[in-house]
Amino acid sequence: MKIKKYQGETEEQVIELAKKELGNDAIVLSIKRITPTGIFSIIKKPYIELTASYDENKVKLEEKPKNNVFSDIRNKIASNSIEDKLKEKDNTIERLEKRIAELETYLEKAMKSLSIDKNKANNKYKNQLVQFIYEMLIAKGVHPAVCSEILEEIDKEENQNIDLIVKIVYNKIIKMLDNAVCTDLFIENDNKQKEAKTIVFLGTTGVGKTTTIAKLSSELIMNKNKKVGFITSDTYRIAAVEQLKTYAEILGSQVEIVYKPEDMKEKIDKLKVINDYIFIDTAGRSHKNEKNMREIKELLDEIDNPEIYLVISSTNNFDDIENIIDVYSKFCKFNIIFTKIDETDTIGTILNIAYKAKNKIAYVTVGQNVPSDIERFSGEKIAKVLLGSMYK
Ligand SMILES: Nc1nc2c(ncn2[C@@H]2O[C@H](COP(=O)(O)OP(=O)(O)OP(=O)(O)O)[C@@H](O)[C@H]2O)c(=O)[nH]1
Ligand SMILES: [Mg+2]
Repeated sequence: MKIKKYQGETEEQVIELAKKELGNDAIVLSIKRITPTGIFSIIKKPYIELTASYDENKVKLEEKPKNNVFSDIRNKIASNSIEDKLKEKDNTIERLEKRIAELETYLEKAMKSLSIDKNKANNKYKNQLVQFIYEMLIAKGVHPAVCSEILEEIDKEENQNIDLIVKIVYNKIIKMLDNAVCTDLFIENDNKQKEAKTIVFLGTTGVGKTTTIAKLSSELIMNKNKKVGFITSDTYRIAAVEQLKTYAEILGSQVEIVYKPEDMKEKIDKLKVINDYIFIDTAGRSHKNEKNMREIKELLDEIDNPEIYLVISSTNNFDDIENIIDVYSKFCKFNIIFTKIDETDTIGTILNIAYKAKNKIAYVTVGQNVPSDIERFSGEKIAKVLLGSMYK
C-alpha cells in the first residue's frame, strides 16, 4: 500500500482528484481543513488536505485511471463469462450503494454551502479576503469607520492578488499609525538648557503612571547619564509616596511631595538646581469627577511650560478612551502613552485614536518590568499585531 496527499479548496474537489487518479478502491485515511496561522492566515487561504492509501499494484499513477462506476460496468459487460457477470452484479450493487452514500454526503454539503451563501449576503465586502481582514480588524477593536477607510477602495478593485491586498492593508494601517507618532520629545532631546525640564504624567487610576515614570527615568539616569528629580502630588493613596520613593532611592534621585498646588513652584525651584529633568507624578483621578479635574488643572497652572503625558491603559474600551482624551483636552495639551498593551486583545483602539489624529502617541508599555517594558510607539509593530501576529 502507498499513501498520497491531495490539496484543494473543497472536500468534493480533493475527493474527485483522488478518485480520478487512484480509482474507487483507494481508501481515504483523513480529510483535514488546514488553517494557516498568524499573518500567513491572510496570505494563504485555508485549504482541504486529503490523505489516501492505495494499492500500487492496482493503480499505476501514470496510467489513465478507471474513471467511474459506469466505465467499470461497461468494461465488465464486455466479458462473456456468467461467473464474471454474477461477480459483476455483486460488485455493481456494492458500488451503487457506495455511490448513493457519496451522493448523500454531497447533498448534505450542498445544503451547508447554501447556508454559507446566505451568510455571504450579509458580508460587508464582496472580496472574501477583504471580508476576512475586516472581521479580524473588528475583532481586534478597530472601529468600523476606520475599517472602511482601510478596506473600501481595495474591495472595489477586481482580481487583486492576495499578496497585494495584504500589502496594501498593512501599508495603510502603518501610515495611519505613523501619522500619530510623536516626534521631538523633551525626554529625548539632550537637554542642554540650564533649566530642568518638567515632565508631568496624568491619567486615571491604576493605569501605570508611576511605573512608567520609573521606566523612563531609569533610561535617562542609567543610559544617558542625566539627573532626574521627582515630585509627587499623590497624597491620596496610601503608599503612593512610598512607591515613588522606592524607585527614587534605587536611582539615587530626590523626591519632593506637593500637598497643595501652591507648593508646586517652590518644589520645582528646589529640584531645578541640580537636575536635568523633573518628573511629576500625579494621583490617579477619575475623568468623570469635575472637582478632580479642576484640581489637576490648578496643579498644571503652577508649572511653567511642562511636557505632559496622558497615560492611558490600552485595556480600556474605545469609548472610554475617547472620553478621557476629550476631558483632558479641555484644559491641557498632551502626548499619549498607551500602557498594558501586553494585556489587551483589542489593540485596534490605538489605531482608532491614531485615525482621529487629535493627539500624538509617544510610548507604549508592554509589561510590568522596570525599566525594560517600554518602547517608543511605532506603527509597524501594532500593524503586525492587527494582522494576526504577536506583539514582539
Ligand atoms: N501588564 C502590565 N502591567 C502594567 C504595565 N504598566 C504598569 N502596570 C501595572 O499596573 C499596576 C498599576 O501601576 P502604577 O504605576 O501604580 O499605576 P498608577 O497609574 O501610578 O496608579 P495610581 O497612582 O494608583 O493611579 C501595577 O501593578 C503595575 O505593575 C504594563 O505595561 N503592563
Ligand atoms: Mg501612581
